[in-house]
Amino acid sequence: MTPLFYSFRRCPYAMRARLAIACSQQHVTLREIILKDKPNEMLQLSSKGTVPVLQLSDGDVLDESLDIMVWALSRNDPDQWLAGNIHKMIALIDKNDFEFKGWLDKYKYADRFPENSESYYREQCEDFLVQLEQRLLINDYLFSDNIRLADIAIFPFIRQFSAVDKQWFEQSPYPHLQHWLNSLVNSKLFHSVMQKYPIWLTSQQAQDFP
Ligand SMILES: N[C@@H](CCC(=O)N[C@@H](CS)C(=O)NCC(=O)O)C(=O)O
Repeated sequence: MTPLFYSFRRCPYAMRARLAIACSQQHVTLREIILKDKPNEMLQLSSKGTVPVLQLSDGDVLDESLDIMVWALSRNDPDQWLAGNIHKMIALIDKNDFEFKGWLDKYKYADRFPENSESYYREQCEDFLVQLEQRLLINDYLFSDNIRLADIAIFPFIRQFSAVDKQWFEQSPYPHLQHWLNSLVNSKLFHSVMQKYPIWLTSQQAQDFP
């Protein structure tokens, strides 16, 4: 059986998983979902109800985006995204997932968290932006002059951050980060994983991916 992959186009975790699957050319069957109407078939595989979810040919289930990335790249890593110090990369990705992401959600939905202002939440996000900018002063990408796992895992979240207030981001003191984000967002690979698919639950149409 071809691995079965549940995805949601706009989810940054699903984006990073799609990017790794596409780069590694692992063939999966993609079922597009929407978060407010999750298929029971997906919830039976993973009751926590988050995307992405990947069911492997042997029946095993991966329901963490990073595990899906590493699974795909361990099978085929043509651009050496796993090269370098994987532990340091995972540590930075964890900062993204467990610190930055929380502030990003508050910045995005500041009206739902009226105890602080939007600019307060943005300032909290900036701690992470500063760390990325410092890395990008040294190399073109976060860990080297080439794209690595950490770049792919993190940029979908910085893209979300930049979209909250585009004008602010464009004039912010993070020129290397802006350049890095642009190069990843404008890449062929990113465009290829942002194609729109019909929702599987209503259309019953799954897609060959990539
Ligand atoms: N730690 C998970 C997080 C995945 C996650 O939170 N995905 C969001 C969508 S971006 C989700 O499915 N949320 C469930 C919901 O909103 O119902 C991973 O890395 O895969």
